[in-house]
Amino acid sequence: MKTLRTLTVLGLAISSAGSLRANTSGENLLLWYQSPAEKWIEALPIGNGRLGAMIFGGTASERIFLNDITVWSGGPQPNADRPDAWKFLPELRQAIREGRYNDATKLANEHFTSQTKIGKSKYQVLGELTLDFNQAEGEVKNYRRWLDISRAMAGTEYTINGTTFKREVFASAPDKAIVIRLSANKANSLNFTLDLSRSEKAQTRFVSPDTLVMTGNTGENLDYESHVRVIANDGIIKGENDKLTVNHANDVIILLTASTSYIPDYSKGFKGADPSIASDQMKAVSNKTYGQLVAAHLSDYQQYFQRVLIDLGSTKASEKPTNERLAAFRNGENDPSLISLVYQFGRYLLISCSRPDNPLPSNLQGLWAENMKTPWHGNYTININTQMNYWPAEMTALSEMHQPLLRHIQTLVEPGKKTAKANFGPEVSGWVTGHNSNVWGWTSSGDKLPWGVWFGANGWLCQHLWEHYAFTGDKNYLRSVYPTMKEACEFWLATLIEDTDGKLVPSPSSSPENWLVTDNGETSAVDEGTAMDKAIVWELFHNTARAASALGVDDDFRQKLDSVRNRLRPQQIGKAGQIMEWSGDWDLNSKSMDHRHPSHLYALHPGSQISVNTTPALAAAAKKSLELRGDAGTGWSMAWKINLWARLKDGDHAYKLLQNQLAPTSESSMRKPGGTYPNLFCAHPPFQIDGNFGATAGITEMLLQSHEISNDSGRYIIDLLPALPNALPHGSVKGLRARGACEVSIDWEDGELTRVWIKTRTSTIPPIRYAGKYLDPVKDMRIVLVRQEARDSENP
Ligand code: FUC
Repeated sequence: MKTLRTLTVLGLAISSAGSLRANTSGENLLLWYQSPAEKWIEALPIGNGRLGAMIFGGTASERIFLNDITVWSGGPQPNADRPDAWKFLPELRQAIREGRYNDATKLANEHFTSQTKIGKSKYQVLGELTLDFNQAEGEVKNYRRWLDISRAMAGTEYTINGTTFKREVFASAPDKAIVIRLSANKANSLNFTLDLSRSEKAQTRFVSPDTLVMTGNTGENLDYESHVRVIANDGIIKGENDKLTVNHANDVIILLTASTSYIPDYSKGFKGADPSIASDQMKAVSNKTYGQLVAAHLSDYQQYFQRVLIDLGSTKASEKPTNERLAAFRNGENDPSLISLVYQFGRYLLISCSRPDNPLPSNLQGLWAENMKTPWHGNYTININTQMNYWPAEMTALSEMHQPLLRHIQTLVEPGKKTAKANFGPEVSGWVTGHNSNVWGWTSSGDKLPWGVWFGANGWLCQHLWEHYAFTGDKNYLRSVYPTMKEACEFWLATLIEDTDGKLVPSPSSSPENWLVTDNGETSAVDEGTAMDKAIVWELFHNTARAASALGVDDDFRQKLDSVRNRLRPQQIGKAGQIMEWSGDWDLNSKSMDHRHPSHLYALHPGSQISVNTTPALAAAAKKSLELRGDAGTGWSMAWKINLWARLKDGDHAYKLLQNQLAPTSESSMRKPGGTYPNLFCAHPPFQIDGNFGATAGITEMLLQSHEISNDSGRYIIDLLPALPNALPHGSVKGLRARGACEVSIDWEDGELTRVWIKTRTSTIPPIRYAGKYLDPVKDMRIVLVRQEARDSENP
């Protein structure tokens, strides 16, 4: 962890910068239940980034579903692009220009979709660890299972015939293992059989009296290996029928390691060494005591988790089991600490599924998949979902957790150059990618409209490359990713075309997964210059030009980006006062007014081209668009709307969406989507992790925003409590991060700012805004400024 020397404290002096109220203690950071999980969406997730588990907490038998983030079936599909697609580009563009959208649909489907299906590859469960207990019969009493997100540890506890059984489970990042401890308070009470299995292509054998090894493959491209060892302080361990049996014990440790042959290297076909490293990992972890493993795990996990503390107040409602809390909240019970729990749960999940050295970023499932056929293949869906997974990373001080995505983006560049040439012509430079990617370097289009033909993802991904710099000010890092941003710009510079007014537009262009309906009833999902694509290209050029300036390179190129950006067709307002999603004013013709993707509002969020302060007319139009879409939606859709309403500075509406997202559900379908499962996983349908992350980001956007740039200083503006909902009148948050490499802690009472601590590494003070007005950082006694020494590479 970086240590920074405090140089100057301006304003009110205090001994240490930090919030007065925020604390980590209390039931606030606990999920707990009074019965075992029956379904996967009730089980509790743990993870060390790469290895994950879902714990059911049964009493007669314990089921633990296992995951490794690299366990994928399928393999590279180098022929997915249609190599001659570009030959049909003029025809497609012409059809769009002439308003022959039915023809455009046909051409796009026939020539610009992929030739093979991405669904041949799937993210899959690694396996299942089962413990079948042979214990005295009797009534189970005092049952409780829990997940303590302040310690990243899950547990189960119950009593049978006076014997108390306890289980603790955690996934250790430093020791690369899942660790389980079982104990009973009476001798000879632990008797169980342990099985490690997988329903496809796996063999399990015992290699020594205390160790099982499961090996197998997911097809031709990926081998896996998992070891499980039982260490009993007493009792007898036997291997039999590829299972281990433990008898007459009362204190048992189970260790699990796993690895695969996957490496994130396109040039090597993503194939690395055999996965036997799991065996070395097992040797290393077996040499440690349980106490040592716990200590290493806690200090590793808490260095990240404890950076942000939040306290929104607490009521008696927080004493209920988590599933009952959700139900009571839906029925109107005041439970502000449920919001802080949900907030920190998002951070917990991100730390648990996306450690800095992860070979892959978190996918649609995060890390946790239940079976072989994962919904939507567990893809990296990059028309919203993958990006949303990382919205909270920088702002909630988990910048390191962003790294796996930032690296994954770079693995798309080489295949993305092929995709650019196949669809736009052999002369076209730069890289592009369709709406999905996977672990095998897929950058091609999808297999049909409305999702299949969309090329905006390169720009959206580059937003993440830029944001990491905007939040950290790390110029060495910026230098390393600048070529990827530049090559994405080169693609757009080579492919933008003039519209009838001489403005520049992307074509074909789409608005992810939505259909346009023209006034004469023609439909398509391809157009020119959709609201989203214009906003993405605008922002990509804007950020890349800023990157070039910050690095002091490519002056000509920077000027070109600025001048081409000024020629892009601007966002347009339609007859209902809305942001026009398409090139024509057709939003009101839509057959799905409530479509889940509010893509046309990208410029408001996650982009920053539209804001209440700088472009009030467009902000009002964005509001109208949101009203037209309504509040309903799938899990991530509601989460995006929380962020959008927060950017419109309407905290109450943002909070309403959050309440809707927290509606308890045990089943979610496309007809009745969204809500929150008993284990606090967001229901999409089925489970998709993006909504959890989107909610954490959205709550942050209520408390702190920093996306606007001051005209005077060119610095990011720190906007305090920009969308504080009336439902959260008192609170404090400590350790948030803002663009411009600042750390911000805020206290508020009765809906009013009472104190703010801002740590900055620059000699000048960033502009600070509250309630629409700039604050005087020296005279305003609510502000405590702490200036820190900049690292060499920084100059945000
Ligand atoms: C997009 C969304 C769906 C789902 C899928 C994984 O296709 O429209 O709602 O999130 O990705």
